[in-house]
Amino acid sequence: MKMSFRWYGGKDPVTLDKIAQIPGMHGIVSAIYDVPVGQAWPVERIEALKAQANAKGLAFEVVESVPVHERIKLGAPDADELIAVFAENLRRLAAAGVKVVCYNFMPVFDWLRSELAQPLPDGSNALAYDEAAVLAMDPSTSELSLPGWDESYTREEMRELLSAYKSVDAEKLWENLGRFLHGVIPVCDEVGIKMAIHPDDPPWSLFGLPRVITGAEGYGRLFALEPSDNNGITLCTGSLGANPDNDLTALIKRWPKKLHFVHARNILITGERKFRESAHPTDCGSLDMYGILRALAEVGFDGYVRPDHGRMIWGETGKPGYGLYDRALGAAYLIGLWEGVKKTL
Ligand code: DNO
Repeated sequence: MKMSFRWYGGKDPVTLDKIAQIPGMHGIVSAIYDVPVGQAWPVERIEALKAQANAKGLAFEVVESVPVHERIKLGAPDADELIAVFAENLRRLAAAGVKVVCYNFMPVFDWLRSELAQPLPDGSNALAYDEAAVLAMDPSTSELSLPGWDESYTREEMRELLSAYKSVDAEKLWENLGRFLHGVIPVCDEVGIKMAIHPDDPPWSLFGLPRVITGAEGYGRLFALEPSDNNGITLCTGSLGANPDNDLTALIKRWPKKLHFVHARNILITGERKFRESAHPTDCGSLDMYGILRALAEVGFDGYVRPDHGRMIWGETGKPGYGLYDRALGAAYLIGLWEGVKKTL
């Protein structure tokens, strides 16, 4: 496995120097964050990001994310033009040595939580999700700032967007995902990029918006749309694991060739559609991290892994889920676990 760390660029308080000091770190996971969705990323910017990482001995082989324009997900008349721009980005990234591109196909909202800093008894804090609290919010008027909320939308735009999705049910979203994949997977096959769709987080529909990448059934359908192994997934353990019906080791064993990227994190399920994020070790949450890494080792997984959301510990402040300390502890734990499972296969 190639251990990686998400880096949000020059404004990220977690510097490349700090990331490079975490033992066993192969590379960064990053993106060009300030180019509007639907535009091509300038080659010089991609090259500069790569050079910055390489100067610290870190690879830049994984992009998270190239965002999919809402109009692609909506199947709007200009969807094909926007798909062509996405494909152009893939060509540019491949030319710079990028191997894996993570993306998602969630309408309007990316990942959602009801709390960004739930206080924990040990004085740390973590992201948490409580469906009742989420559903009590009105996404078209909410003043709340949540991680999955795209703050670039004005209220009016948000209202329009939500209303445009009224005609997009799950079937239509599948159709639009198919159209997208037909446009980009042949390019991936040509340039050698692995697409890794991120599961919907949480893995069920919200606010009447369809969510389709939620577990085994969706994966079967996804892979049938484009059989190339470049049409693969990001196995986000915490996202999928929020639904206890998702059997993560079974998914790993069923589709080993589709696993290009793993977000390894743990959550503690605290009720029905209610959880909080925990430290990475198995004992801290509800997911069997040992079982997950063991299954990955058993299928010969050799892809990219990153520790995912950490708690805020030791007084650290910063981007919720993306501080240095708890993610670095997570990386060290995962590396140790991996060494252990590999030696006892
Ligand atoms: C949250 C992340 C997601 C992820 C996107 C991929 O921490 O896992 O924001 O990057 O869903 O497109």
